[in-house]
Amino acid sequence: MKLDKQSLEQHNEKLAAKHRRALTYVAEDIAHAEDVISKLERFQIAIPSWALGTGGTRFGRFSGKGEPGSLEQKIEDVGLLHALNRSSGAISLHIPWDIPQDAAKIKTLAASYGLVFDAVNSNTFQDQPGQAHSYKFGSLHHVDPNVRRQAVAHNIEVINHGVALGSKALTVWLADGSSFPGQLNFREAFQNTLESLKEIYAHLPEDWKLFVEYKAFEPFFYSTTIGDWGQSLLLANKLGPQAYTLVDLGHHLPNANIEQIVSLLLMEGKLGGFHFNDSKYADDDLTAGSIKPYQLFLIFNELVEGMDARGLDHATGLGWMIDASHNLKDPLVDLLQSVEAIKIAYAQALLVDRVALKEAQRNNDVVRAQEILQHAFRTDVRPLVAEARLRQGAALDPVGLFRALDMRAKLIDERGSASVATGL
Ligand SMILES: [Mn+2]
Repeated sequence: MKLDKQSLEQHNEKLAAKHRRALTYVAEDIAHAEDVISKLERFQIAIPSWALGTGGTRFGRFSGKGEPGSLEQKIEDVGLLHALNRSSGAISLHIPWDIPQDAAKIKTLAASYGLVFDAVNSNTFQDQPGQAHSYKFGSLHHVDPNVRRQAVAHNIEVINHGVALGSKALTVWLADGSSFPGQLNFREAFQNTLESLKEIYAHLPEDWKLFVEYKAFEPFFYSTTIGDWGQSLLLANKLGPQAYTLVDLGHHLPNANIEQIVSLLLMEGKLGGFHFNDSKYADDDLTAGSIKPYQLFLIFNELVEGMDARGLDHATGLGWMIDASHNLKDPLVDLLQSVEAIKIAYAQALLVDRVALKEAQRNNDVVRAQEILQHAFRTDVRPLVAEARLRQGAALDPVGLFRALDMRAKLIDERGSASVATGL
């Protein structure tokens, strides 16, 4: 289904007066409000193809209804999100869950919704039907060179799909690790991973990036072969200039200082991309900003500061993606909430008085430093984010419009109750 223009305009008209009042109130005290709004207009967050259906846990999956049953329907769903918020103009595919049979046709379909293809993702954490070797004991780090070769070949195949769609990056997340002491020789596992990644890296087109994602634990519980940012950075440095570390917010041990990690990776020119989500304990895959919005703000504070220091364009300098699982909420609403939370954190970070903060740091004025950050965090920037959406032709209240138009009911009418999306 498509969002019809008339419904959108009626929705915006109804909310216009209230929005104007709120915008005038907040913009009055922000000297560079116009600059903030135009940066928000350009900022896009890629939607993962695997998050459009209901997620599950290892205990079960409670299927939603009207899920997209094909890649075409997934693109349609992202198109709907993008029509509602004009901030989700890219889709990130997971292979082999979403193999495009006719790449040119898929690319044209996506373009008709104003979408491009973001990073493509390989999958060597599951065995596929007919596959010669199993990934039960890992993939790129495996002790058997035949398994490693198979996993390398899969990643090269993923690059080829991405090239056909106009993607510019490959994200590699490995489930490789061990669950018991003694199971693995850590050094050999790391070196096997490096050698395998070198082969994949050699197949990267010149204008592509390789994102090396890390994760502290799970699915294995004793060690993960790329377990933290240090291990990822080590690999990225050894691979070369096209390799970068990818930070997934949920892939850290509890209370890790992610903003500090981000700051140093940016300093080294090795931060490549982001997977947004939120968590209470570990990789809980919850809506971005739903548990720790202050942490999300502090991360964006470092991102803005670090990107400005390196002269990077906020919108295009890094890969911005959501990586979450929607077990309870409607996936589309959950994604709208995530995008909103990310843009709010970004807007708040844009409000930080950098000159005053520098001054406070120079004077060891700890109280002032906290005041500056918390003043930005406690500013209600929602009208600025909404104004950016309005100027881009999106809805003032995307979730409200989704609800008012009963969009899920329409999707169920179209697709039925039994369609199941591939993905998490
Ligand atoms: Mn991830």
